Amino acid sequence: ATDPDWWRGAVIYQIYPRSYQDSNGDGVGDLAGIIHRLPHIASLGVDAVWISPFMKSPMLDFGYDVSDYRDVDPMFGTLGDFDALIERAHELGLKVLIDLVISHSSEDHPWFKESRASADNAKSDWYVWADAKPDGSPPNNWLSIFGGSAWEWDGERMQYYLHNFLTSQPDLNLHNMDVQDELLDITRFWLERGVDGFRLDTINFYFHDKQLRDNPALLPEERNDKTAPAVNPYNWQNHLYSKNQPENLEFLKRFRAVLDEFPGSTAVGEVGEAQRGMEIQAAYTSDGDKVHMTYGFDFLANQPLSGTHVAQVLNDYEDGIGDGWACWAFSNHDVVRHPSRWHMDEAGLRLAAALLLSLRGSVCLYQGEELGLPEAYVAFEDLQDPYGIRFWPKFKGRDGCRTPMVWNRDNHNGGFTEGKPWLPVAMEHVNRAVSVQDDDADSTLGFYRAMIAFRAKHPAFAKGTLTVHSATPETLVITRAHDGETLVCAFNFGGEETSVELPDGDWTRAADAPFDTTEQGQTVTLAPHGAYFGVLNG
Ligand code: TEU
Repeated sequence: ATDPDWWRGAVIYQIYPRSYQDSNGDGVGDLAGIIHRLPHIASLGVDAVWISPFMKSPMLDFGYDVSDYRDVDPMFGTLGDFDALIERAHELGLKVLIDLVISHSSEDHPWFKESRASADNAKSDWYVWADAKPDGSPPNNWLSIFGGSAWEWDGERMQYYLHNFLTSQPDLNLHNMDVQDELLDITRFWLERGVDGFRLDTINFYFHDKQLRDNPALLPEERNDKTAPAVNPYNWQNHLYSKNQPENLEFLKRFRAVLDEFPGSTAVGEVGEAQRGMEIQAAYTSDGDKVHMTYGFDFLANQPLSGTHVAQVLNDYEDGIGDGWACWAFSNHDVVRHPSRWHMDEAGLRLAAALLLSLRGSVCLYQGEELGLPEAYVAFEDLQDPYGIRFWPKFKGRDGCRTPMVWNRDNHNGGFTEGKPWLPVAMEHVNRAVSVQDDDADSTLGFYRAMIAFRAKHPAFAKGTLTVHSATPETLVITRAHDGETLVCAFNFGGEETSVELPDGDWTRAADAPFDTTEQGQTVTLAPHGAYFGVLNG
């Protein structure tokens, strides 16, 4: 029997299926390829995988635009392959979370085709339709994250429809209870197939203001690039009315009730907010009756990693999350891989991993992070991401973190495919391939394994309280405590050796920590990008 609370503090490995492992030579990864590589994931010691979308899709946003929520895209395989994937993952002790993208569908979904056909068909109200203003312009000033107005004119229906992302991603109208019921049925469909839960795409966008009120503008000094690059005017608005409406809480409760029919299942909701992020996340993960965890963007944005910034984010969570639960990530399929974003060398990226795996909350690792991969350079001719193509060259899009996984230095295309990969394999990645690092305990991969094992061995990491003891731009000292065990974690983000003071008490270096720094009484001298882990005696 599994612990129904397994997700609390779990380490979740994110797979971007297009780029993990191709098994049929078409240049795109697939489910059979993932099955083949599950032993690698299990060898890391993680608890679960999150698989980015593999449902039927025209792939205009690479699967984040679903045209059939009950089938696998033929590019990735079949439902039979998916069943086999779940079975193999479970044999290896890995839970399986899948990406559920229900804020919008693809324009190719039969629901949208029916909805756009007329204003009086059965699905006419399944999407968000509104008349043009008298001058023909869109109903209000809402913006799309991917550029331009959030409204697209439809000449068939002679109305505008709402899309927060691409024009090919029309926004589902969750104010309509039939839509909700159908989405909950889809949720049940996958739970019955054996999934252990969901990563819910953009839960903050589920509902819009029914009155379609204009969003207020932000002053330049209020703008924040946590959710979109600074070049994108999307940042210039406060999205008060286009998302996060009160109805969302009621829907998330209905969603949770379905999950509760399947004990041990869990959901992590993506909440990328530039304003009021903590308050919004707390609302969605509080009281145990909505999503189990929220996934915020605090460490996915462009601010450099400093002790004071980390301390401020952690204190905000400790003060604000209440009985909710956070899920942390430094990298994913949408942002510049963090070793490049934070300009980190080998010591720096190990320090970052140590910090991430010391946090209170659950943790997502993105494929290739365990190899220390930097962002790949992708030439304009090779770009695939429509968002990148639109804002090039000021924002280069999301392809640099989506290039194929590198398995074998000596194989064609790093062992990813026998064919032509959909995005080029990065030359700068092959020397970090799994085959190079696998048997080397001193490699980045070996370090990740050791750090994950260290986290797993001390319940204070997954279940304990977190207190920020001290912070400077270069340093951070936190304590984690659970059931009679207290750990202290000290980090040096700077490139110079430095000393920190430990909290009162008698500390001894944690013998199983993958750092050999020791204390001198109450003081620890940290190497450049060094860390120290200590256990409180007595
Ligand atoms: O991302 C939501 C989101 O907010 C992103 O648009 C993010 O701000 C941006 O990519 C940063 O560069 C989710 C998915 O993770 C993303 O891949 C999808 O494109 C998007 O939803 C639409 O489904």
